[in-house]
Amino acid sequence: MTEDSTRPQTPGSPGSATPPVEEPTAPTGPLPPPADQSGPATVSPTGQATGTPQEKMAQAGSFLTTAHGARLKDSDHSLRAGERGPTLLQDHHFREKISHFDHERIPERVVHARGAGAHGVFRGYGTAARISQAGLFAKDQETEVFVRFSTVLGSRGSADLARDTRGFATKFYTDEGTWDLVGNNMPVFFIQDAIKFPDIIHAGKPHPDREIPQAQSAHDTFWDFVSLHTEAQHHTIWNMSDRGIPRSFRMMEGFGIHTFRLIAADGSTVLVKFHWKPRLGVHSVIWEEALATNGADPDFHRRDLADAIEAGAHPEWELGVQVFEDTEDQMFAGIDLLDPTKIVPEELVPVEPIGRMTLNRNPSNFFAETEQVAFNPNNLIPGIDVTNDPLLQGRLFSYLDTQITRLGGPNWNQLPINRPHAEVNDMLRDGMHQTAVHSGVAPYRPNSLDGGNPFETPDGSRPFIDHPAPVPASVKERALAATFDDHFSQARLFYRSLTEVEREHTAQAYTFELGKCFEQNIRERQLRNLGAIDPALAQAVADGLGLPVPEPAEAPADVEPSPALSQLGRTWPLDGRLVGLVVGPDVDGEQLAAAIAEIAGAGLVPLVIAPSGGPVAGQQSQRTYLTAASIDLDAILVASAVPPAPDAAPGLDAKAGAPGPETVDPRVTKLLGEVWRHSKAIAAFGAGEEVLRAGGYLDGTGVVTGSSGQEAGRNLLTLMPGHRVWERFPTTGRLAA
Ligand code: HDE
Repeated sequence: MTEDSTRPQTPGSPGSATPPVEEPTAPTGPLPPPADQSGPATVSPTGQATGTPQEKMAQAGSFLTTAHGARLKDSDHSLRAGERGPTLLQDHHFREKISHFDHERIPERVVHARGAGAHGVFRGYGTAARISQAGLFAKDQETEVFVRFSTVLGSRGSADLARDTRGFATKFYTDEGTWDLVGNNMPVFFIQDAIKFPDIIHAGKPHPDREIPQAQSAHDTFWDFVSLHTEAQHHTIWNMSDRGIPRSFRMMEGFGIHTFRLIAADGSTVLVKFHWKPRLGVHSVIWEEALATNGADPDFHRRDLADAIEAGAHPEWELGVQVFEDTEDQMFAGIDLLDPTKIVPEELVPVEPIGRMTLNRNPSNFFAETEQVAFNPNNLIPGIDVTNDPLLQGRLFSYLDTQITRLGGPNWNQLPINRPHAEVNDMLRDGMHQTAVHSGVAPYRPNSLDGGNPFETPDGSRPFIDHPAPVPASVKERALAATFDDHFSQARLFYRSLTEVEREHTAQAYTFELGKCFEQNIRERQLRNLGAIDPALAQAVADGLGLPVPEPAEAPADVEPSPALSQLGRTWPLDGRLVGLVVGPDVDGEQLAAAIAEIAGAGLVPLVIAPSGGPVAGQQSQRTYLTAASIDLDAILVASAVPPAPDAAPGLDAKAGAPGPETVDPRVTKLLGEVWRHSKAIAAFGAGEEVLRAGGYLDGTGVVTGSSGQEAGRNLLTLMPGHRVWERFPTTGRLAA
């Protein structure tokens, strides 16, 4: 079996034992042939053989038919006036096939076009019962969900590891109606008023003249807007931090951003902010990995999510709320709760867990599910309501409106993925793509002809009621409250809460992005803004750009850091992490098997990296020295000597001419160099230690050995819960204080 670059393969996979797949042939026996449409054996990331279940196949019967069901004899030749003549207009099958194909694409989302989705369940803890009557929060109540993760700026086919915000949209199919929590992986937004949304998106999208750059914020129009529009500075610093390049969708937090209102059974209300906390922790790649991954594996996040679910490593998040009193001014500790550019630090108001979501099933058809899913913040259920956040108010218009173009008419709620699981009894009728066959003659009310049906819901039967929140006495005007005026203090709060390594990464990101801007005045304006966030940050970026530091836009505020905003300093479960085992021709099969068992037993995915594909010492090779890359691994274990092979040079341009230990295959030398630079854990046993010694890694930070394969594996696992060997990152000390 050749290496399949579309999925990681693991020991125990059928490999060469897989029987050859029969070539399709025309049926020779009596017709019809058996309707067995199970696909060829495929292999999951954990090595499980998986046939393609019948229901996953596109076609349900034995014979090809037209769209109206007539059986077809020939779908390979068009109907022509003789075998060398022109094609006839009469050819219905040809026209139907080509015409349907011509209309296969729908407009991509204007933002969040690139995404991946998964099905799952949400289970309430019962802890929210005192603050919301919504049934899905009740103890042990299970609700089906569909989640779509996305980048914001790129087109449908763009790369996953763009520096960008990630969408985190969840559809809860509750029996009281569908609730959509359409959030992001960052808790704040660029703008405070929805009317600015076209401005920020026009600025972030590719330049309108040349339509470049794709899926990037590193260009003049983006920085022009955010430097002029200073309320964007808080969200922008989140994007410039490691949060802008997540390691996996499974390792991102999610935020509802806006403040929502929850209504309890007794009618009392509280204000809340929603948080999704991933069980695996919040982790990121580093910029060099992101750049390499976008070239080598642009589907990295999409693949990671699907592979993990297929392997049974079901991603989980806890849903939590920060709860605030529903006061008249809707302020907390000087923070306007209606301002979507502000957070409330978790140290001031802890996040209270109210339920758990598990994603356990991949979509079976990307278009039907992930592409056609339509989220809508208007989808609310009894017990959950909106507030006057001026960004949220505008979203209540936009999402319904956008689907009419994207999904071709007003009936997009009838698409299978969008259909509520609650009973629907509306009086909406007709329109493009109407698939319901409504009965009755009186889709209006009041009526007497359909017996008065449907009736309005009385109070005791759980209607959705727009909470009768008081409207502040005011005048009609285009304005925001003065409490929205502070644009810098929370950007500073975020920056001051980061560790030194995270600050260095953030400074490097600003330097990279502004280095891609051509307009000098944009760079200088942004440096002034950085000065208002932190003088040392402004200095570091100015040094990188070779510019003097201008006067700050305003004096930096006094802030109390919020340690919860840093990604470092905690440890996390290792489910689904990838460990590369580098083996040479002399590898001891027993020791290798023991190392693999140790790693797999802890819920990680071991990947054997050998000089070539095929079986090696009783294991299947999943990567070769040529195809293995640090971006594909979370840690590495060198299991034997890896002397240079005769074919070491081809394809190794990066290594050509570079110095390295002559005793080690140069491709492995290159791999180890990347793994070291990316600060990933390294281990070795037996002759593998010599490989590390030759490269000068053996005594390095975050490098361990073991007297056996099992011990080396076990020692390696102790280095991984912190995600990376953070001490290995070079820091300058200039951003430490
Ligand atoms: Fe969106 N946003 N948005 N947005 N948004 C869309 O709706 C919009 C905002 C978010 O996976 C669109 O169906 C406006 C904040 C996600 O299908 C569109 C404003 C947050 C997704 C739209 C915002 C989001 C979207 C495009 C300013 C985080 C992807 C396609 C008022 C809380 C959902 C679509 C998916 C998608 C409008 C701001 C999250 C055009 C006008 C704030 C996760 O309707």
